[in-house]
Order: sequence, then structure tokens, then C-alpha cells
Amino acid sequence: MLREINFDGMIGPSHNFSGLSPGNLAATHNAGTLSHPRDAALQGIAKMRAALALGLVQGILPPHDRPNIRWLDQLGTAMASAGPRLRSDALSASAMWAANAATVSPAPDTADGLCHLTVANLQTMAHRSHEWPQTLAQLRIAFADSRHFAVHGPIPPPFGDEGAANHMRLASSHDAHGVELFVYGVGGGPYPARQHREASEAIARIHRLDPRHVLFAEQSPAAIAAGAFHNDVVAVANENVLLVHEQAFTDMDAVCSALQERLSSVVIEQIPAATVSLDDAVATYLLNAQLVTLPEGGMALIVPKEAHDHPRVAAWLGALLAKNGPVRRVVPVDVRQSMANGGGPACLRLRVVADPQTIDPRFLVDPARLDRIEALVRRLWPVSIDPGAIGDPALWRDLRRARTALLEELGLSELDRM
Ligand code: SUG
Repeated sequence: MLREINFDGMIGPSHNFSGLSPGNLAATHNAGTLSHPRDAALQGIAKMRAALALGLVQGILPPHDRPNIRWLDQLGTAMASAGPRLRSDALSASAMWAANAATVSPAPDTADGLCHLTVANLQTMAHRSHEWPQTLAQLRIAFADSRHFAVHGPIPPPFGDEGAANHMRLASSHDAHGVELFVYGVGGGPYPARQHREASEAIARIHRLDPRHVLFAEQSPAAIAAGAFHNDVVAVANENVLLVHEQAFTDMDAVCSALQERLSSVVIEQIPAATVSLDDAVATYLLNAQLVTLPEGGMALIVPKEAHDHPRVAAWLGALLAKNGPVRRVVPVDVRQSMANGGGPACLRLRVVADPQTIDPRFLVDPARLDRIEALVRRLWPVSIDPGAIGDPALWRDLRRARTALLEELGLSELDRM
């Protein structure tokens, strides 16, 4: 049976605040401060437990090998000799934000009936541009069953692709034919536009989507300028429901009517700027929420604690529940460490609609497995990392030891050599 599976990027031991992403206001603001990788990973695990408690299927994508010495080698350097910026780039734990791992088109949408996944090239930011080879290695193992999946390599440069963070799928139910909405940015503002229309168009072709059920929408320059460097900071969709800030797209009316034409059951909740400003939406990551279908019917919105604790945002959430519409529950989660780098609950997960039986079980978790992962994190993840200590070879050794132990625990030691 087709289900939605959320694959969370596990927060790696090298989690730190280096301020590597211009346009990501939280990350820039926290640059140079002390990070807490152990707490960060425990927060991520607690979020996965919350999803399991809701009756959802939960997957995991392990952290990457850091520092990435193969990447530095391609650049003709090594950790000991690289400058501070390249060192931080090589050490980043940014693969935790699995919404940027790939774009996924489930089987009901594609001409060949396969679920297609294209790994994101993430070429706009140096520290993220070297994620894709290890992500691709993981996807090729997790989704190796070619009777059900087609896994594609990255879109070639110069076309920037940041994966599912700029892609939404609307359908009457997960297993029905859906409309896929690709959101791209146009350069010229204060911050880079990370998703290029050309990349989105290429993915729609590669995934063999029916052009009549594909939409391309421009992200509003105001949203990018306000810190919505990915569309998933200002919009979230699940099945027939779209929650979206009214300033998310350049032409909101056109997007709404195109969706209504293609999916008559669509429910669009626009958040007026007068109720929640773009700045408040970005600061609280209200819409960087996971909107999920509950097994008992209805939907839950898994929001960051920051949104739940903000008076105006909480009032909007209360009004949403009071409508007795599809969203029945609001579930706050504490992912503060990831949030401080600009990654909320939705950033931390990649959604795949598929039959869980067709996926390599080493990438799926249950509470007992999370217990074992948690014990390992408590033992091996650093308590804190000062960005000033990133040049310490003892830290590099500890990071690799921690990841190797995790891969062993997951039965995925083959990834240690990739
Ligand atoms: O790409 N932060 C990530 C956050 C990604 C959030 N993902 C989604 N919205 N889907 C980024 O900007 C900060 C790392 C640092 O500065 O150390 C960082 O890469």
C-alpha cells in the first residue's frame, strides 16, 4: 500500500554555526556561536518519535562523512592546509536538511508508474554543493528496487536545484494522480535565488510528469528578501491542502486558480500579511511545518516550538483548528539547534510516497531502533563545538568515529567507504 514516509536527515556530530548561507537569516545571525550537536541530534530523534507516535511511517538518512576530505582533495587541499572558510564548508552537517536531498515524484504521477527521485545539486552554496554524491549513494541503496523506483543523478550546473524544499505535490489522496508545483526564484535581489526554473523544468521531464499536471510558480522576490531562501519556509502542502503565506508567490492568484482548475477538491488557506507578517512567518518558521495525514483521518501540523510560542502566530494556529477543517491537531516540536541554522521540522525531512515494503529496511526506524541510535548519540556526539575549534584534528577524528559507529549500528557500514 502506498504511504507517505518521512525520511529525516539525522543531525550529524559536526553540527555547527558557521554562517555559510547568505539569505538564511537565522544562520547568518548565529554565525560563530557555540553549537550543541548532541542536543541537536536528540531533538531530531525526539521529532522522529513524535511522528511515530502519530502513527506515521518514519525513515532516516544518516549523516555524511565529515570533514569531506575527498572534496578538499578535488580542490587540491586538505583539512590541515585549507583556509578557515573551506574547512567549515568541508565540515558542515548541512545534509541534515533532507528536504534538500532530492525532488520526489511518486508513482501515481509518472508516465512509467515508477517513483522518481532526482538528487539535488545544491550548487549555490559551497558547503552544500558537495552533499549530492553521498546523498545519491544513500538513495541508490534505500530505493534500489528498480521495479518501483528510478533514482537520478543531479541536474548539471549552472542550473541550481535544491530539491523538495521548492516542490509541492497536491492530490486528492497520496495514492491519487497529483499536481506537482515547482517553485523557482529569479536572481537580482539581495540574496541568491537557489532554485532555477530550468532545473525544475528538467526534473519534470526526467520524472516523466504529465505537463498538464505540472505548474511552475515564481517565488516572490519579497519572500526571498525576507529570508525565505526556500519556498518551504512560506508554504506547505499535503494531499488536497495548501497552507501558504499570501506573499509567497509573485502571482498568488494565478497559482490558486491553476491549482483549482486541476484539483477541484483543493483547499487553500492563505495567511494574510496583516495577520502574520512575512517577517514573523520567517522568524517562527510557522509554515516550515510538516502537514501530515493521520491514520485515523484528518491532518496534523507539526510546527516548531517557536511558532507555537509566538502570540500572533499561535492565534492563527488556533483559528485554523477552530475552523474544523482538515487540520485537526497542532503538534509543537523542539528543534531549536537546527532552527538556529535556518532548518525547521519540514527542512529536516524528505517525503516519499511509496510502499514501505519496497524500501531497504535499514532506512526505516521504530522506537526500539531510535533507542539504540539515541544511546549512541549520547555516547559519541560532541556536547558542543566552538567554530574556532574547527581546525582541531582531534575533533575531526571524533566526528568520523561517531559516524562510523552509527553506520555500524544501522547496518550501513558500506556507506563508510563512499
Ligand atoms: O541551506 N542552513 C541550511 C538550511 C536549510 C533549510 N532547508 C529548507 N528550508 N528546506 C541552508 O541554508 C547553515 C549552515 C551554517 O551556516 O553553518 C545552512 O546551511
